[in-house]
Amino acid sequence: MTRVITVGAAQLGPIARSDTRKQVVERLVAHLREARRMGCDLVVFPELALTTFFPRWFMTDQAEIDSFFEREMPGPATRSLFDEAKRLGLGFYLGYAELTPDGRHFNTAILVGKDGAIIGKYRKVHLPGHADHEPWRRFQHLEKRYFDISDTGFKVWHGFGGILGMAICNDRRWPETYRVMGLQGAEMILLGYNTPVHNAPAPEHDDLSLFHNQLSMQAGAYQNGCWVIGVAKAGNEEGVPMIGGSQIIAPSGVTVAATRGDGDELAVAACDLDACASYKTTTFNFAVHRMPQHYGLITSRKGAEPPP
Ligand code: CDT
Repeated sequence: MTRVITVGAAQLGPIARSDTRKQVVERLVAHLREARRMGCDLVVFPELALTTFFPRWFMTDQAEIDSFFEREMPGPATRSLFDEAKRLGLGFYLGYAELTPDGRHFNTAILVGKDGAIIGKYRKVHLPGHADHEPWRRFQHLEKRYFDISDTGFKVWHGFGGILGMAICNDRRWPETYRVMGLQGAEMILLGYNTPVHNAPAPEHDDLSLFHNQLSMQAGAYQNGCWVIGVAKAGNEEGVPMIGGSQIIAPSGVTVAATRGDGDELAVAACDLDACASYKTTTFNFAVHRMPQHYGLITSRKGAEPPP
């Protein structure tokens, strides 16, 4: 029996600060309906898919900050998304800002099964940007201010006939993200992102932003013999251009489906999980070829330290 998951990478165009959750959820539901027509099993939405990418603004009023967060999932604004996905027989990955009952703030993603039940929850590990107001920037990137660091780490779950993991945006640039899930047998890694074209500390990277996006995800897929699904919130959001480049990458590292523009757009591919084995049992047979006795610095040292 083949193990094929037909996946829809449900890219979103910009979400305005004034857009309501209801308006956004209607766009997500439109994606679900198109995905159903295209024969999908699983739809992957971006990071923080219910609001504009609010870390671009310095805010001090906690009530204003909390207005971008969800206290329940599903909650009143997202119940219709869960209901429609279940009715259509679709699972989904959704990124959102999570406010826990004990007052913690996370950049979170959930994996929801075709029955509408939450299979797994992931809270973002790598929070980029800065914690304090830096007015010299064209716009802020205050994830270190508004979010707590993950308490979940990188896990994987059984679902859709395979082993699936989740990551969020900046995580995709770090090889450890994929390898920690690869070591748990991940056959498909889902990740959403919001990536401004302009990176204030290194504007010389701006022209390479789509290349770096693809480079990181293709390497993660190939080096771990797994599918990677990367999905953008793209376009000019509140005056800040964000990259698209949503794509579905096979365990070979080859991109097999991709969006073309910067708006709401669905890229679909039938992903055969058994295609992972060709990599996981040969070049990247971890049990045979890895040499963890030589990798100690990966966990014992944080920053680079040249020899004396
Ligand atoms: N959302 C997110 O993590 N974005 C970062 C932006 C670059 S770091 C300031 C990313 O890695 O794409």
